[in-house]
Amino acid sequence: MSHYLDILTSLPGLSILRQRDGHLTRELLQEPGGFGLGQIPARLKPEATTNMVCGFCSTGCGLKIHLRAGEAIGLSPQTSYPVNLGMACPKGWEALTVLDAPDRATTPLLRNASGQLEPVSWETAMQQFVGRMKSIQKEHGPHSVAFLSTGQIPTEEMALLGSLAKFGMGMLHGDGNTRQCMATAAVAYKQSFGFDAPPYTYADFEESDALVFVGSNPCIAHPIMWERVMRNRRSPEIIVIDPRMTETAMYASQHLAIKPKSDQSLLYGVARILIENGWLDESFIAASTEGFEEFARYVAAFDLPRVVSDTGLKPEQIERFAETIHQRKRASFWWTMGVNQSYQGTRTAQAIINLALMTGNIGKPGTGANSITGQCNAMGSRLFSNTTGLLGGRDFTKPEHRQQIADVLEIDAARIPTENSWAYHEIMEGILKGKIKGLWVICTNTAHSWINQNLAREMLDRLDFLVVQDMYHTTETARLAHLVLPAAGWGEKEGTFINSERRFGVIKKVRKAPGQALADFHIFKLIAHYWGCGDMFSMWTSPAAVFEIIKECSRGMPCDFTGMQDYGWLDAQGGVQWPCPSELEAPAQERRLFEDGKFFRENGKAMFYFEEPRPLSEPTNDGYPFILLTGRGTASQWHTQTRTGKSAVLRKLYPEKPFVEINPADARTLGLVQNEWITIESQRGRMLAMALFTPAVQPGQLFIPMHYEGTNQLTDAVFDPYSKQPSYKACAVRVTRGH
Ligand SMILES: Nc1nc2c(c(=O)[nH]1)N[C@H]1C(S)=C(S)[C@@H](COP(=O)(O)OP(=O)(O)OC[C@H]3O[C@@H](n4cnc5c(=O)[nH]c(N)nc54)[C@H](O)[C@@H]3O)O[C@H]1N2
Ligand SMILES: Nc1nc2c(c(=O)[nH]1)N[C@H]1C(S)=C(S)[C@@H](COP(=O)(O)OP(=O)(O)OC[C@H]3O[C@@H](n4cnc5c(=O)[nH]c(N)nc54)[C@H](O)[C@@H]3O)O[C@H]1N2
Ligand code: SF4
Ligand SMILES: [Mo]
Repeated sequence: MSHYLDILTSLPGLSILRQRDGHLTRELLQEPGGFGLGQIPARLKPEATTNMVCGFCSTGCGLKIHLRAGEAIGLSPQTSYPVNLGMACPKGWEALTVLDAPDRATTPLLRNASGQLEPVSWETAMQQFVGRMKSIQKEHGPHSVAFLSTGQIPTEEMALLGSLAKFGMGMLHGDGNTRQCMATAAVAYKQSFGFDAPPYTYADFEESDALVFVGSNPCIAHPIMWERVMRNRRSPEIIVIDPRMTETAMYASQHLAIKPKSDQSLLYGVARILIENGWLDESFIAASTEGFEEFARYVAAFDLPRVVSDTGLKPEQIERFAETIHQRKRASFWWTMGVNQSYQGTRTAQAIINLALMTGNIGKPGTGANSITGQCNAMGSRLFSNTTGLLGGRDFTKPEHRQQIADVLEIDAARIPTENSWAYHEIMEGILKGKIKGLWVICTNTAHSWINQNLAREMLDRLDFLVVQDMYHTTETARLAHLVLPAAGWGEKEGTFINSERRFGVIKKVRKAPGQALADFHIFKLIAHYWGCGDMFSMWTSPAAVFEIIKECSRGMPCDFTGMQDYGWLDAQGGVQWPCPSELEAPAQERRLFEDGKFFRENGKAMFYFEEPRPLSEPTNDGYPFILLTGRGTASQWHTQTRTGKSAVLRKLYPEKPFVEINPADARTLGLVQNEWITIESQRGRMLAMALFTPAVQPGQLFIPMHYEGTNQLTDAVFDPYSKQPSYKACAVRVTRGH
């Protein structure tokens, strides 16, 4: 095995080995637990190692960082970490490479009189930031500046940003990319359970008898969670509900290729079958839930003919799905963006929750109504970004909540806004209406990832002052900025992330940030100082100090983690899940919520929510005959590709050119040639992509990954009324040959 240098991924069937000459080969790894490190040259041999969690997806894998002279020189998956058990996907393996990219932002950049971004000192950058934001506030009122935050910085940085912006700088409006992603799950849980609380632990992947994945493609988006499913020894039934034959659906025992956005009807139809057959957990329903009678009466209307016509499925597929839930002892329900990113996402997520509640599949091993998170710290942002909710999962509109936070932070409660912020789309529309004039964008790439880019660009163009704080100066959004603040990335700073199963994991500084780039934490501290509110943050001396503050902010809340010690302790435990109140002596490594059948609503019961499904937001017509689906393309591409696009290894693992998946029958009708450039157009915009024929998409549907800038030229800005999450996954388009 001495011919290779490193193993870049340890997924079965996708072991990619880097040879000494730099070439990549795909081989199956035979060596037990061997990563070939014995064969690597001395200059790459580590002198020491340290552990930290990955900074891409919410799986939160543990990585062992190989150090030489205190600097990271390589990494391998951590074999002892309870999340990934020695596995990592290609992004994790390449996490260090992307830090070295030539387009890292290394100095603040300010747009000069001739319209160019030019390097300036931090001093000038801070004076500009404070001077221009304050003068906008003076002219247009304190709420005319807003911020957009993220699910990809440590919890400590999020808490500092949200507190600085709202309590220090007087902003009312601040939201984040978690709106594009998790808002639906958060609202669904909050209403149904009384708190935003994904109940599961990853052991449930292995302990379930029937796993139902709704609008979720873990083979691509959460490969190591999928590895956990593959370790399941109970011969589980795997049911995948997705219009596409995804990589995950290919492994399923039942693939329900429903019409886009017909999930709600399907899930109500299944609820009806369960009720009519008495396949219920009546004692759980009586003891732990509310609203079942009304729900049962409502779903009676979802008879087979209706559900067949809504979903396009065969009656026996629907019946078998219901039977499986009944027959298997432990059914678990998992959902991701196929549900959340919808104009009726909240009620669809709750239709999933209802199935788990009525069959008592919650609070026990291998069960649950389980939303899978997206970004490495989306869970952190749901609790501590101070955007939709006040720190610790609290409510801005409740005086007692404001007082609790004021006491912990030792600030005047009057500094805390008494109203909720506008949601992301309301902030964007606020720009069009002339109400938002200054925008501060931190760790998200709005000018690529936001829905309906034609309109989004017009909005961003109207700003008097756009500040972008990013690792790279070349992102679509940074290129539009008046001021770019260079940020350190994962591996160059410290803090904690909270993964999908509520587990806190630690990240560490194992590299120096390039040039004058600073950790977001230090940028926020600098801004506080120049703004003149530095005193308010005198306790916030370091991420470790902020960890103590946010612990206090969690006291008495369902997420209480006052019993957690410091970063070293978290490390030694292999990460720890919330809740972890101070009374808890030794937290077990895998814990799930609701084991006692008590929920977080006032009466302790979970609530059945339901509503009449709505028609497709943009139905097809003769002019736009295809439904466009969007989502993740490969395990090696991350979002807008600012990071993963910088690794030569990752670039080899996905098609070079943007592509659109089209069913061969449609391709034939249109007379297309495989791999030719075609134009995809919606009412809002157009993009070019290579035609890729595949039966994985149904006739009449197309799929384009979100990783290409063009994709959101096409999407339609419609939103779920409760979560205000954009409906990225279905809009009407047409296809033409050529450019
Ligand atoms: N490699 C990689 N991994 C990632 C990410 C990445 O960019 N790259 N991003 C991370 C983030 S932030 C997130 S949020 C997650 C997303 O993880 P996923 O949600 O699993 O990924 P998506 O591909 O966005 O969407 C999942 C599926 O929803 C299906 N779908 C579309 N419309 C419908 C519908 O109406 N009903 C149903 N049932 N299904 C539908 C799509 O066909 C798609 O296969 O991935 C995380 N992991
Ligand atoms: N059509 C379509 N659009 C979608 C989706 C879809 O399925 N379809 N999915 C949506 C979803 S679920 C999501 S989560 C969003 C993601 O959308 P974005 O958040 O816009 O995507 P990223 O590329 O992850 O952007 C993160 C930015 O932060 C920078 N960055 C990374 N680390 C740091 C750091 O530590 N500090 C700072 N300051 N910057 C850093 C990166 O360089 C990058 O520019 O996209 C959404 N858009
Ligand atoms: S699965 Fe997610 S957390 Fe694990 S290595 Fe891959 S990107 Fe990182
Ligand atoms: Mo996401």
